[in-house]
Order: sequence, then structure tokens, then C-alpha cells
Amino acid sequence: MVRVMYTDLYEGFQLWPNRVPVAAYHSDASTFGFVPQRFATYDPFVNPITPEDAQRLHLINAYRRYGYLKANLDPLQLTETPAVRELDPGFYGLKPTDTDARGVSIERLVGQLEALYCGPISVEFMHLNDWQERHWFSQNFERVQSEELSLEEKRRVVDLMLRSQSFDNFLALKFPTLKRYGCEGAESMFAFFSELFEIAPSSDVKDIVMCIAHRGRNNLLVELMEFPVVQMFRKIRGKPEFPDDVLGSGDVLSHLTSSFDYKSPEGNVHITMLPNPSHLEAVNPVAMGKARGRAATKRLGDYGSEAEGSEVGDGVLCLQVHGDGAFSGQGVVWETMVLSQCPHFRIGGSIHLVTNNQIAFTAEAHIGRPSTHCTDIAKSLPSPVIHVNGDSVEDVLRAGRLAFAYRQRFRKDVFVNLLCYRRWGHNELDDPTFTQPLMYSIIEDRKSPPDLYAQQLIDQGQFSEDEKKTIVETHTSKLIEEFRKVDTEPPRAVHLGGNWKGYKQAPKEISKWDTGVDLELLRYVGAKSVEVPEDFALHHHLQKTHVDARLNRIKTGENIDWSTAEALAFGSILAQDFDIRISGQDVGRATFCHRHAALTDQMTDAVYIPLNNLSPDQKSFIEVANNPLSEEAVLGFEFGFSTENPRRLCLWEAQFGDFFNGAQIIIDTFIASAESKWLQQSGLVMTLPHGFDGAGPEHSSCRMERFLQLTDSREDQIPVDGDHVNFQVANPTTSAQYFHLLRRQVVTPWRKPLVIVAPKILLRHPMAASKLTDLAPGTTFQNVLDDNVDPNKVTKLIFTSGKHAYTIMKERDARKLVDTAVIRLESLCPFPVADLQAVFQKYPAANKYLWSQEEPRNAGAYSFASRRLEAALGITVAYAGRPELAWTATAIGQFHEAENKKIIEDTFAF
Ligand SMILES: Cc1ncc(C[n+]2csc(CCOP(=O)(O)OP(=O)(O)O)c2C)c(N)n1
Ligand SMILES: [Mg+2]
Repeated sequence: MVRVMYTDLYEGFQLWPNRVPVAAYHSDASTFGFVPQRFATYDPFVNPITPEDAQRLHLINAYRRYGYLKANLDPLQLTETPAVRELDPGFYGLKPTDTDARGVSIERLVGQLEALYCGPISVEFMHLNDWQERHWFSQNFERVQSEELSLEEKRRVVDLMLRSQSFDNFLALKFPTLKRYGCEGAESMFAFFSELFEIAPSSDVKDIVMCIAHRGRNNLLVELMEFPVVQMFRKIRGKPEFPDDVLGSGDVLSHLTSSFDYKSPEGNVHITMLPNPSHLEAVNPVAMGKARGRAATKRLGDYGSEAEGSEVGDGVLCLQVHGDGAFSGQGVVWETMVLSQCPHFRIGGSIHLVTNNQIAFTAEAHIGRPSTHCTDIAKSLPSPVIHVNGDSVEDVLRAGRLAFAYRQRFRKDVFVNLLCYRRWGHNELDDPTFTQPLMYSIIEDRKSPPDLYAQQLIDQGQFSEDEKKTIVETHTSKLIEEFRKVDTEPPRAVHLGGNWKGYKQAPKEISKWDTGVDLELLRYVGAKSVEVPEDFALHHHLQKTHVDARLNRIKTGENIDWSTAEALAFGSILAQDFDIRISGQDVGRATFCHRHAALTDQMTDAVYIPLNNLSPDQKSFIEVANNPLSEEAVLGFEFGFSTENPRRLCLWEAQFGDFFNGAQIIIDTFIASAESKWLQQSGLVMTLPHGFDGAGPEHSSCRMERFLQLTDSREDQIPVDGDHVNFQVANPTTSAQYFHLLRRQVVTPWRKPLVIVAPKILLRHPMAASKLTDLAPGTTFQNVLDDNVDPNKVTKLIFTSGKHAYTIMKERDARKLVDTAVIRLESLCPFPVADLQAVFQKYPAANKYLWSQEEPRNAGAYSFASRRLEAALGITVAYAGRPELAWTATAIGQFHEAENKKIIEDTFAF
């Protein structure tokens, strides 16, 4: 059948004038991680339209807009097709026999529009804001439907689908009690994935980073992604996932991963499937971060050269696979979508596939969402949605083709809603007829998608029963063969390859690193960190308080404050050829207005980053990523970014430490445990402003107690903690300590996340300021800071952590007490037993021990540290601090002051 291309007939349609976004965000010279996007990439030929055309165009556009509502999308036909009044030609005064100048009758027009927009594949794209996008989409949607698949493509797909089915059957037979979350009912997803993998290299996409939940994951791994099935069998049998010499324990079956090169006739594409926790959708931002990290490593897209035509999204594609229930319900989905076009987060569009089996556990679609389709959220980006019937295998492939073409052209997210079903219950041991008897009576009567497609090809004479039989038999014998190896095949550890070559796992001891830097280099970096071009209109206030003040500190070598120490650490790290990325809300200026890493020209709004102009041949850069107001998605993104390459320092700064808990899922399931579960290292630094200064319940505490409880530091310190703890927690009290912490994060040949309990008032506090010589070669981060008193006179040791130390020392000095020493724990995890013992031994006359803190007793480091102090030093510490509180801090100023007084009294009354 020859199809009329309605876009060709009615090209003049234009709702809004073309709006070219204005990228006023950056100057081009100094920003790293942003190339202005090139728009107007599609410039169609436009015919003027006649009044007669316009009348028909109403009808055509109604199909484009509403056709999906009555499309044949659901293999189960669970819902009734709604009547859509706008699809009735009479609505526009058109009669079936009306014929236009080209001889096309309305009847024929409707027939073809029905075939195009109401068949097993349909689209939503009329909500796109740019008319060129809408035009492109309708034209290409119509075109892709008319493309016949080659025999080779059909065979590739039927083979994969039959193997997937055979894999599920095999597991069901061999492991009847296994929860495998099989692919049955959704096998046409293979058509989608294999198409993407095949065509990606033709557009120079050399990397695909993908995330997927449980459904069909193992089928994909084994049948398409070269995962050794014997390792899966080992896992099912309960055998260890990793060899004995690896520090890690492994994860559940449905979280296994693969990373491999897919070979297509167009070239190779490297596919990385990310490990993920059970928390559905939490991996989405991680995948985006990893994809952007890959672009950074390869200096592609936003990290490429504008002059050479670099465009965001070049080379690397993120493929996100979702379940319909989780996609509709989890907030992180939207948070992640927000990042999709934001500077410093965008990756040139993700392709999303929602495996819409129309049920989540036992909750059917109408319980799980308010919208017509589970993909409706995509419309707010706005992004196009392709709906496709999962039983219409070739249309699923076409959906992949169209999605890829759109993403490549417009560098935006695109969504595919794969309407399918789930043959069994949520897992294969659940009986779905308890709750969905009607749905499952329909499912039970259906032929499986692989069988249906095989039959379709057989009927078309393009495949045979014998070939089908051979595929299944060969596949089953291969599985049997692999299954036999289960007891002899050793476990494997896939890590520390690619960009991580040369890195290792952290040792079981606490190591010390010379993180000092040549003072000349620091002076150079310090001066450069506040240098702007001559014609740059700097804010007059910053000239004095930021630029002149820093130059003076560098010149005198005194009063190196927090932001100067940070700039010196950053500059020296860049000079050592590590990139840096600092991300968080308002991090360019910083919440407390101390950083000013990105300066804004007062005449033009242009942004200038002095640290990216250290020298003309600079190769490594800092990316300053001011965030949208999200914690979970952003932290997930930063985690993903940090795992891509160890040769970069990645920081996430909370606006106030209190707000980290919006990202608790990322912290629990990735940051704290990724290495144990998946051997995946990350050197991500989280700086969490903390301090009891009267700011009230939500601006005072980063709840360090929760992080401490989340570490795997041993309470009995048998064996003592080493660098191999799951993550580090530090509470530095001097700017030099902060400097050394940051530098240590890049010089070690392993990566561990680091939580910095970060200051607010110490940022500018004279007692927290260091000397330049504290950063000189030979200096290092000190796990414990001793006091500057005569140790022989000391009978009372006060242990503490954080800024509270200065309050106590000040009071001690005011009281002229010589019998009291204040010992600061700067590292909390790993707990520094050896350093504590060394300090402790210096105080032979000490016989009274106290832990003093500003936090409530059920918070802060008290319960963590007191037990470890007992284990390390054999002492029991008394407590001085706020009493237990239901919230973190009082909001009433007078109460706050009274509490402060009481803590001091208790501390010195002991
Ligand atoms: C955040 C979160 N909440 C609850 C669960 C428990 N759970 C596992 S699978 C599932 C249903 C998921 O439904 P859907 O997203 O539609 O995927 P499907 O299983 O249908 O493929 C639920 C509720 C989970 N894993 N994660
Ligand atoms: Mg579902």
C-alpha cells in the first residue's frame, strides 16, 4: 500500500513561531562542561496552505494529538477505547466523500490516519513546544512505519526472543522455587534493545550506559549482554559471588551487571549495565551521572570543543529502563527528569523504555497512577512519547529506531511506553489470580510474544518450524552445558578495569599521605584563583573582601581561611591533572558566600572561573555545577559521575547538612554499600554544613550520628579500622585539615566516599585559619588534633569533635585551667586508634575523661566515639552536651543560649 505522507501535504502548519532559546548562562571562555547548544537542526520545506487544506489539517492534527487514545496498544485489551469526538470528520464539517485537489477523499484520509496513528504504535508529540520538532516527529513517525524490516533483522529478533523464552523455561525447570522476574510477556523488549545497539555506532555513539530494574534483566544479561550464565547459576545456587581475596560480598540475583562491547556492522558500541539497588528508579540519576562522566573522560559533548562542533550528547547515550508502577510512583523519576536539560547535568537526552506490564506487584494501573498512560509525566519536559503494543514486535523495533533518531537530532529525552503483560505473578512464586483473576484469565489464553512472532514469520514464509526448534534446542543444550560447570567454575571479580586500571582496593590499615604542596605553586594558584581579565567588571565588594583579602593572606602566609585553603587544594589538584566537579545548590558562590569560585561580570552577567585559567596549556578543569533544587537525583548523579573515572575529584555540597536526608536512598544503597555489593568504588566527597549556632531544627545538623551508624567501623575495634571502611567521616576544624582531606581524596590509589561534617562559622573563624606552611610538603591530614598545653599538668582530658573544641578551649583559657586538655577527633571513621593512643600516652597524669559536644546526646559523635574510646584506650568517658532531643536543635534563641551555658558548666564541673 502506498501511504500518503500527510506531513508532505500539509507542511505549512505552524502553531507558534520558532523560538530559539537564548543561552545567556555562560561566557564561553572559562566554563568547563557547557557548550552552547546548536538549535534549528531541522529546517523543513514549508508549503503555504490553502483554506481547504486548513480544514483537513484540523482532522489530521486531531489524529496526531489524540490518535493514541484509541490506538490498538494493549495486547490484553483491558480497557475500552474511548470515543474521541475530535477524530470525527463531521466535527469539522467534512463528509466522507469530500475529495481534495489531489483526489484524496476524506474516507481514504481517515483510513490512513487510523492506520498511522491508531494502530499498534502511536505517539504523543503535539505538546512539544518547537514546531520543527513536531514537524520532524510526525514526518519521521510516518516514515518509520512504512519501513520494511530486512529478513536479517527479523531473524535476529525472533532468535533473541525465542532464546529469552527458552532461558525462562530452563530456569523454571531447574530452579522451580527461584524468583527470577522473567521476561515472559515482555520479550519484544529484545527488538528494542538490539535495534538500539545495532544502530548506535552509525551515529558515532560508542558508549551506552543503561539502567534497568528487575523485570527481564537476567534475560537481557544472558541473551544479549554476554553475561556468563554459569556465574548466574552459581549465584542461584548460593555460592559466593567474588573470589576470597576481594573485599566485598555481592548482591542479589536481580542486581547483576555486565559491561561489554556490542559488535554491529556499523562498528562497536560499549554497553554498560549499571548495578542497582532494589529501590526502584534510584539508579536513574546514577546512570545519567555515569553517562556524563564518560563524556567528560572522552572530552565529548559539553566537554568538547564548541569550535569543532561539539554537541551535547555526542558519543554517549543513556538508556533508562523502567517499570510502569515504579515510574509512575517514585519521586526520583521526576527529579531526574529535571536534570535532563540543565547545564552541567544534561547528557543530550536519555532514551527511556517503560516496560509497562500494566501492573505493579498486585496494583493495577488505575491504582498506581492518575494519568492515562504511565508515561504522561514526559509531557511536562516536554518530550515525545511513543506507545507501542508489545505483541507487535516489529513496531517495538521501530519505536527504538524512532526514539534514537529523535534523540540524536534534538538531544532531548524521549520515552517509549511498551504495553505488554506479565505472564506470572510479581515473581514466579506469586499466584496473581488471588488479586487479578480477570486479567490473568486473558493472559492464560494468550500465545507468548516469541511464539506469536515466530508464527507470524512462519506464516510469511520467512522462518520455519524447524528453525524455531533448532534455536530452542541449541540454546537449551548450551544452558545444560553451562549448568554442569557450576561446581567447577570459579567466581570472578569484574572491577578495576578501564579507567580504573592501576587502582586497587583500600588496605586494612590506616595510611598517611604527604598531601603538602610546594609553597611557590600554592602562592601561584592562590593569586590565580582570584585573577580576572582586565575588562571584567567584578563586584566592588568582592574586590575587597575576596580578591584583596586572599592576595593578602597568600602574601603573608597567615590566616589561610577555609575558602582559600579550598582554592589552593583545588588549584593544586588541577595542576596534578585531575579534573574537579563541585555540585550543589549555589556552589559557585556558596551558601555562606565564601567560595566565589565562579565570578559574575556586573555589566554582562558573564561567568568567569579563575581556576580554569591557571595557565594557557591547562588540561584539567573544575566544573562548577550549580544545581536545581534536588538532593536525591543530584546526589545519585554525582555518585554515578564519580564512579566513571577515579582521576577526578567529585564533591557534592548540601545547602545545609540537614538536607542530605532527601537523598537517603542514594546514601544507603549506593554511597555506603556500592563497593561491598558491586566492587564499585567512588571517591565522592559530601560536604555537609553542620554546627549548633541557633539556626533551629533544620539548619543545624547534618546528623553525623546517622552517617557514623552507617559505617562499618568496628565498635570493639577488633580488628581496628583501616582505610577499607565503607566510607570515611571527618570533622575537620582547621582550613589546613580541609585542604589535606581534599588532596588525600585524589592521591590514594583507591577511592572511598568521604563525608565531611563541614563548618559554617569556622569558614571565617580566626582559630580555624591556618598558616600557609601548614600546607607545605611534608604536612598531612591529622586524624587527631592534640592540645597545646603542658601535658604533665593535665589530669582531665576532654574529647570532642568539631567546632565545639574552640568553645571549650576558649573557656578553659578564660578560666586559666592548666589541668585540662582538649583532644579533637578529626577523623571519626576510620576511627584513629593508633593516633589516639599516641596522644593519650602523652598525658600520664590524666585520670578524668569526658566527651563534650554541642549536639544532643542522641546525636553527634558521642555514642559512636565513647564505645570506641573505651576499646582503644581502656577508659570510660563521661558526657557533657545537650540532652536527648526529638529534633536536632531548638528554634528559640534564649533556649539555645541557656543550653550552651549548661554544656560549658557541665564540661568544667566534671
Ligand atoms: C522503592 C521501592 N518500593 C517498593 C519496592 C518493592 N517492589 C519490588 S517490585 C515492585 C513492583 C514494581 O512494579 P513495576 O514498576 O510496574 O515493575 P514490574 O515488577 O511490574 O516489572 C515493588 C512494589 C521496591 N523494590 N522499591
Ligand atoms: Mg509493572
